[in-house]
Amino acid sequence: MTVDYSRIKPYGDTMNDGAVQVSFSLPVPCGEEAREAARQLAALMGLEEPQVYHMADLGESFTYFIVYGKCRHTVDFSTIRVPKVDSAKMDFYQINQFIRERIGRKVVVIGACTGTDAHTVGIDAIMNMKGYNGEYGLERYPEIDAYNLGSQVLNEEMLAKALELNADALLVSQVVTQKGVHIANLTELVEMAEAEGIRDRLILVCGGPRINHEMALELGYDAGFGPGSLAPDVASFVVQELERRQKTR
Ligand code: B12
Repeated sequence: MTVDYSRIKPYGDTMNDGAVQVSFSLPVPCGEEAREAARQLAALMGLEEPQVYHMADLGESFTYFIVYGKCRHTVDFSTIRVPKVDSAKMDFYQINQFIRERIGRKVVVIGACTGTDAHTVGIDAIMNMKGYNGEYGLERYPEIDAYNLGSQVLNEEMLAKALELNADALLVSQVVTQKGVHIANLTELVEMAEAEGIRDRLILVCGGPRINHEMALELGYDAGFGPGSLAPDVASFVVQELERRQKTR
């Protein structure tokens, strides 16, 4: 069967059957009434033929459900356009060579998980010497001076370090998004950099599991990286952006 990209819907066993799985918890004791409540909720969510496939007692009158059902909606995939980081992806060796040949000096990069956020694993994955998922982190790159400031770094501290080290790029990690704390924190950094008159000297990059490039641009950043990002993705962008800025100076 040929796929109609103007009317895409989920696929389970057969094309366009709309089969989806949702999971959620309810603050009710586990039992047949709980099962029926979950079924009714799934129907209200718009799922056709909802079936509670799995139900588990979470204790203290909470129950967890996995529900199967059929989604009746479609989306027009052919019209979807998503802003993406616009740089050619290079590997570790190509990036170091690019810096030697086209930048002609070491590139200074500072990374941190800022504000109240203490989730260091994401920024470490990008920066740490040992790397992540088969890719070395930026500390391993001979042509990059990488400084990882760790977690709960204040925006003031990050900017002070940027001035002290004459940084080319700041990498900001934000994992917690409760009550929009990431938006407020990311925005504050841009505003402070502008107030200090150093915004244009810096390549500002943010990342995290709920960050994307479009959001980053809206917040005044030069790029944003989401789940699964690796050091070469970020470094490829930073060095190409640096070269572009050097040319336009
Ligand atoms: C480990 C963990 C913790 C550890 C953190 C330890 C540490 N040193 O990092 C501890 C126990 C301390 C912790 C605490 C809390 N946590 Co927590 N934590 C997690 C957990 C289980 C894993 C996060 C993780 O390490 N992911 C792995 C890394 C590799 O993935 P990543 O961060 O997405 O990073 C990748 C990309 O996003 C990207 N990236 C990330 N940053 C950057 C930056 C740049 C510049 C770039 C380019 C790319 C990039 O590249 C990375 C590699 O691909 C998640 C749940 C989950 N399964 O995700 C909850 C989770 C993030 N935590 C959560 C919460 C709520 C908290 C607490 C508030 C809980 C509490 N009530 O106390 C506290 C907050 C503490 C604080 N002040 O920040 C929520 C956040 C919800 C939200 N949307 O805001 C989550 C999602 C759990 C949940 N489902 O509720 N947590």
